[in-house]
Amino acid sequence: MRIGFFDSGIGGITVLHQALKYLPNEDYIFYADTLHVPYGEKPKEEVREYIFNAVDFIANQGVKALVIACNTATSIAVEDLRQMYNFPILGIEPAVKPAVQNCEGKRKKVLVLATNLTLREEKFHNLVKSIDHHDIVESLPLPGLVEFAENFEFREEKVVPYLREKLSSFDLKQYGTIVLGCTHFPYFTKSLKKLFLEEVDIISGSIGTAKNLMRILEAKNQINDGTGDILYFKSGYKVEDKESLSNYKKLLTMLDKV
Ligand code: DGN
Repeated sequence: MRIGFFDSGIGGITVLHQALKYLPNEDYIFYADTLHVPYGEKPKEEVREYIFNAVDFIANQGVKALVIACNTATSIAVEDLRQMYNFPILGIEPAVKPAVQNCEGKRKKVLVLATNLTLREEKFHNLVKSIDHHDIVESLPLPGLVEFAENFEFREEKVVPYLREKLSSFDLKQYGTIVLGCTHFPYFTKSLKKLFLEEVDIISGSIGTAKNLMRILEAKNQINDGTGDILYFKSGYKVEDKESLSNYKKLLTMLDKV
């Protein structure tokens, strides 16, 4: 059986990219809810509805595990989804813990970049409260990066001015770790590096999620001997046109260079 990956859009590819490193012999389904992207700026109840419909569709394809490769969807729906299905459902959340550990003793701060919805949720506030004992964690929503990614706009000359404006009131040298708390953001690692000092560490939760997935499948004796084949779906239909499929390939190749 395949492993499902789900996101509102192409962000989930950044998590799938990590999974392919740890589990290259699995076969995958990648589902992007492109009809409803972006999730991060919409009312929570509306987005929960989209998520439940998408996961229902994926479950009907038959999967042995599902990765909610979206921080926003994880923060508002993962617990409920786990009650609804009998295969393992993994989420992704902002990697605040390793970021704080990385800054301890360095007199540096942590900046979490994510969607508005993720940053507003109690799950995020509880996470920060449990880890950030020295008040070093700050956050900033960057909805424009989701838009850029969905439009396949990765050029630094477009992205850097947006980031510069959003970060204009921040003293960039104070930050030791940037947390990419939205799966659309790793595409912009180079642009972020342009703005912050070279020593800044940029991390995301995708490696942790990929390792967890591997551990769960190993524990259940469900490691496959497949080929790394990926079937792509967009909001309820299978993607078969050459252009879209080649775009997905391009994204995976681009991530090899990040
Ligand atoms: N990629 C998603 C995340 O990790 O939060 C959300 C992007 C969006 O739909 N705004």
